[in-house]
Amino acid sequence: MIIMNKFKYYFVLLLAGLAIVSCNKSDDDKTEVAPLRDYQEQFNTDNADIEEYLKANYITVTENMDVTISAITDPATQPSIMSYLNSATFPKLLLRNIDLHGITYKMYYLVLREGIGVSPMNTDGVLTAYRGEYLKRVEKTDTEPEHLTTTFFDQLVYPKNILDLYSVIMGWSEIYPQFKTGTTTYNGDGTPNYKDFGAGVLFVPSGLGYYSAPPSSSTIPAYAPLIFSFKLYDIKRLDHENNGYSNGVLLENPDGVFDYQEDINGDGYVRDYRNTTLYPNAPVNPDDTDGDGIPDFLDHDDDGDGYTTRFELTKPTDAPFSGLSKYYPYDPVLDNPATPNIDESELWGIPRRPTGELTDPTKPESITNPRKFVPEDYTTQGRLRIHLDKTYPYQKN
Ligand SMILES: [Ca+2]
Ligand SMILES: [Ca+2]
Ligand SMILES: [Ca+2]
Ligand SMILES: [Ca+2]
Repeated sequence: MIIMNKFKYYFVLLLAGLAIVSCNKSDDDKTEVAPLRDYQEQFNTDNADIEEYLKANYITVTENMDVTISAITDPATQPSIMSYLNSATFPKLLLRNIDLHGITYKMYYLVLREGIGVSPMNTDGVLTAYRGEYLKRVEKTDTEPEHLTTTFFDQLVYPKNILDLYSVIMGWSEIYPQFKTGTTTYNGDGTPNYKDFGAGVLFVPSGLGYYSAPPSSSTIPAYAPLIFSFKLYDIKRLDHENNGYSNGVLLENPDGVFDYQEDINGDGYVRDYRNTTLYPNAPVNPDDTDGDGIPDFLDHDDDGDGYTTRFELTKPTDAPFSGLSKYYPYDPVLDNPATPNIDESELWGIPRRPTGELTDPTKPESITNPRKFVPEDYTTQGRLRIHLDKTYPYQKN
């Protein structure tokens, strides 16, 4: 494990091909290290190297989306990777602007295939195969001119575990949401067959990778751009509220609302702008209902009414509501036909502010004279759910 100085989060790459996870660094760490390089200057260097690489290499792709990158030896038959920039068809090389460290990174990624299933959020879990190399500029010697080399450092062909995109390098969490899963079928022996999944190649400038502090267990040099080919097989929705860290261990305390349901502006991304190293010029967070700086996906009280989301989602004990859970799901849930002896159905989702009759119709609506809930309050599409409704602290009675 390596700590990235000045970073709230540090990144760990387990080279056994298992997981890429992050932890938290205590703020009182006073370890002296060399000053970090300037982010913009380093990005300019990385980007020049990446662009040179994209122009000097071509790809071959198998039917199963295994990609090989090779140096161009015959430009007539080997179109450069750069030649796919904004192509109308696949493969398609795209650029994404990523605001981080007070600069705007422009990150190249190659879409071999988009996929046909669902896209992860930038904080969801992914089941992904990948292969990683780092890019390095080798200075001129007496025998060789200056040139770029790539060096293999890690590969996972048969992933079994979910990787949390909130805990991996930013180059992954920003770009995976641009791809979709495919379909999965299982062989007689239980092994999976993945089809039509999204597949691509990430060209990660070091600022969106490990920057000055690659994992000590890896061979990656400091400030190395990274190249990952990957296949997105499946995703897992995650729910990230926590109670901070204790001795480096994340104390999880989810509120029962998945991160993708807390993406208020629906752009597929949620971010924690409180980290001023990552976001020195943070904009107003569009995914922070009460505006207290804690984004909804990490906020135990999204609407700031003093009552936790968890409390607000608890089903009343005296009502004939359906379902196994103590808590309302975000939306009604259908029974799972694979488990005929268990009825998982939840007929009621998280309610909106009630719209039925007043408790006492002779008096105006107030906290002590609320309207009654009607069935539509639990099911209407697009309703503003109570834990996000700043106008109605209905629990305060
Ligand atoms: Ca949540
Ligand atoms: Ca968002
Ligand atoms: Ca908040
Ligand atoms: Ca609340």
